Amino acid sequence: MSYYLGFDSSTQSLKTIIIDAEARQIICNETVNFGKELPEYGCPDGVLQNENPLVKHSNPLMWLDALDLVLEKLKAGNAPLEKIQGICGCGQQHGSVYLNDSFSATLKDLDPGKKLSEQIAPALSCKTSPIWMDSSTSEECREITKKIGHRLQEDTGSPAIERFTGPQIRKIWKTAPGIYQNTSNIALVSSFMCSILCGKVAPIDYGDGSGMNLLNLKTLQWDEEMAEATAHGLLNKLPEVVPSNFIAGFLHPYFQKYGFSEDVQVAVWTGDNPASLMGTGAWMPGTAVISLGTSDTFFAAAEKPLTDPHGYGHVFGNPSGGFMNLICFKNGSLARKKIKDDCGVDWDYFGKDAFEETPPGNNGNFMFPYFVPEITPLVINPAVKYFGSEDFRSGKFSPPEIIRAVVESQFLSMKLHSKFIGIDFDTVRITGGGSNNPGICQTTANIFQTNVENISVPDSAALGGALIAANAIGKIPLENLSSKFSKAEKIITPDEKTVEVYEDMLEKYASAENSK
Ligand code: XUL
Repeated sequence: MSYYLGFDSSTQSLKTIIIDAEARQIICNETVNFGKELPEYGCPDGVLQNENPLVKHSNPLMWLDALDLVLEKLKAGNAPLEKIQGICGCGQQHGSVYLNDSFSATLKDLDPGKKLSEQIAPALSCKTSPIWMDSSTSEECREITKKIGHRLQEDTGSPAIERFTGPQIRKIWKTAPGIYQNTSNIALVSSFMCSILCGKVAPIDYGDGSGMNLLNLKTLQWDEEMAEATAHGLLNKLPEVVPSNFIAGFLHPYFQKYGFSEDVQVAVWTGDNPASLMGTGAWMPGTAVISLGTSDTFFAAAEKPLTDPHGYGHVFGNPSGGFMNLICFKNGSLARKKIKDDCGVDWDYFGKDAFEETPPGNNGNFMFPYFVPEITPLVINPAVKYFGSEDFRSGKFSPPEIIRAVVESQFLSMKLHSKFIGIDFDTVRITGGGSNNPGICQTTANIFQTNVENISVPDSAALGGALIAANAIGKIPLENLSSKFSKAEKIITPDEKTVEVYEDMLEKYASAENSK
């Protein structure tokens, strides 16, 4: 028996999966939804209200209450926590937690008689945490770029990006110097949650560390010049940076109240996308993954740190070694849900009927579905735009037309912005909330002209966490794990008759984007 527990501390929920790595089985999974189960934090979608639509922060204490609650739920459901040998997890990328000099001592002395949130609250030097949805740091991005120039993208894999941690830290340094001064440790969501589990300040792994505009991918160390250009004295506030199979420590005795044994090891946590690369079994180059979560992401393992000349795509560390490319779209599921709700239809209609009632290519009608600021391409002031026939452009469309328009436009944008990776992927694996939608899967297969494999695990990022634990702690080869845990449920083949339609649409989409 070898049981491992994986976490995914995502934007809207904390998810867990327990696997039996020997029997190659998922034993159970459990989730805490922040909005529904912790309403007292006022974060219906995991984000605090702010009068500035560009500012998106969350409450780190809510993540801690979710950790206590999910473990309580697992215990109440008789999950075999006493058999767990190792734990790993992942967090929404780029988000940062600011901690004062009491953090280390507080972690060491965690008292099982009290809640985590109550004990950690005094150690927060900033009560809120900027998260990946924040786009309020354009000025800081310009300032960092001015100081570092091209080397920033060449060496970290990304130009300065609003949601990345470096520009967020710079904003705090500039606008709240007192908070910055009081901060001894800056953690990512991933390293914060890992620190709590092992009762000491945890390192940051290469996978999540590369989403900060601070990690030099050539040396795999923090870049001193970039750290100093971001905020004075920053290097002293960052933890160690380590490979993703690093063992962070043993589970703190605090957690024995849930039934864990004394000698559970905790592997360093990573970002949700790098973890999902593991959970979908796409950690070797050749297979691309589309993950439809709060954000839509397109990512694939890469041998070399190849950067995007347009500046939208990123290079992150691949937890199995080497690199991965990633492109992120903020209006993903949010835009699809908005259109579904505006049309007054259910997801069955959205995924099936709407596609039966309209032809591939939607008679040339498409849209820019930017309801909130977009990451790819960068759109700070959101606006929805329609292209195609006169009727469509003036907003005269039927529900199936607008549904097909949003889905086709999103996946045309993905195809366009993933071109820099330079590989014609023979398989695209699709995972996350929207991956059971037949219209989305067939449209993806047609636009990319590849087989689309549906990986239906409860959460590929949490599964990735459990697999990293089984590999790093249990020394089980990844090949053995992926062949069983990341098997395709369904394969959707492309319709060759749509090749020309979508080539034409892609050209039209690209020229609309260029002339915007
Ligand atoms: C990736 C990104 C998001 C977050 C939230 O760069 O910003 O995918 O990781 O899931």
